[in-house]
Amino acid sequence: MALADKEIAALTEKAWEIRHLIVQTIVWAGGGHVGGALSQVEILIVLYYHYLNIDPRRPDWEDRDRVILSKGHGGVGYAPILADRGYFPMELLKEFNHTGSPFGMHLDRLKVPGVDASTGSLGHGLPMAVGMALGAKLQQKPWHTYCIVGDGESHEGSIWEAAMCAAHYKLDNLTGFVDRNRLCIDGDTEEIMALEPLKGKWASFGWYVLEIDGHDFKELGEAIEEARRTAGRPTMIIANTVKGKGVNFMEGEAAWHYGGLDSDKEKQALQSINRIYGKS
Ligand SMILES: Cc1ncc(C[n+]2csc(CCOP(=O)(O)OP(=O)(O)O)c2C)c(N)n1
Repeated sequence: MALADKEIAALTEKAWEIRHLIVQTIVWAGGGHVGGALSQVEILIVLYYHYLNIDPRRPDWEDRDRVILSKGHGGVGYAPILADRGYFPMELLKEFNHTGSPFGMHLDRLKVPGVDASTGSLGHGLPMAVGMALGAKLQQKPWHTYCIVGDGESHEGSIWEAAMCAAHYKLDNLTGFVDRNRLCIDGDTEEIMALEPLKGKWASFGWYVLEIDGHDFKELGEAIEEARRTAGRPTMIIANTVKGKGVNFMEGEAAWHYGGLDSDKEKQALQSINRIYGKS
């Protein structure tokens, strides 16, 4: 069932809160992969606050839906959502990436409750997601597996091996997202190593493919519901996003793939986020 206007309003409010928390976590951490953390926000929010069948009090519950952030450097944007959903105390975010804390820059499933796979080495999350989805099929288990892949990450050959495998095993219990912000670490993906036609590539690998605005909750909801209805093949949702979304001086800037914020920049970033949500 499509997301109601009231639900979209609540998710939008959550996106504002989470963008604030990401900026704060970057400050506490002394820097981080902020651009991609901000582009993936709506994808993770619509999953964690609406669609996932999870129970944060039982992170190891066997039948839970699985989520793999294959672009593991987005951990600095994922941890605030897990904290907010109650997997661990929010206070812990203040130790993000500090020596001796549970958090490295990339989240470790053995240290951070709610994380289904340790990622960070690009190209490995989707293969793990394929294994989890295949495992569910073989054991006739109900969980659905979701996986978020970066577009720069899609330069890795292992992504395409996993794509072939998922289609071969008809994994209709697997839904992927490409966080299509068009920037990788070095600049424009199309200049570094062209991915287009990306939709055609995924389709030719046997996936059902949808292309949407990855910051639009209505489109995200419709795409996830269509993916869940699709039988006999996995679905890839190409989510067009903006790297650094919400912070005016970061938006579309490859240089903000990774960065730190002094108190002036932190203030500017929070003001910019407030502005796009009509909070100032
Ligand atoms: C195997 C591997 N090679 C290199 C890196 C270093 N690295 C971290 S992020 C990144 C770029 C990823 O780009 P993209 O997937 O587009 O991420 P986003 O723009 O969504 O942050 C690279 C090359 C890595 N983490 N793993």
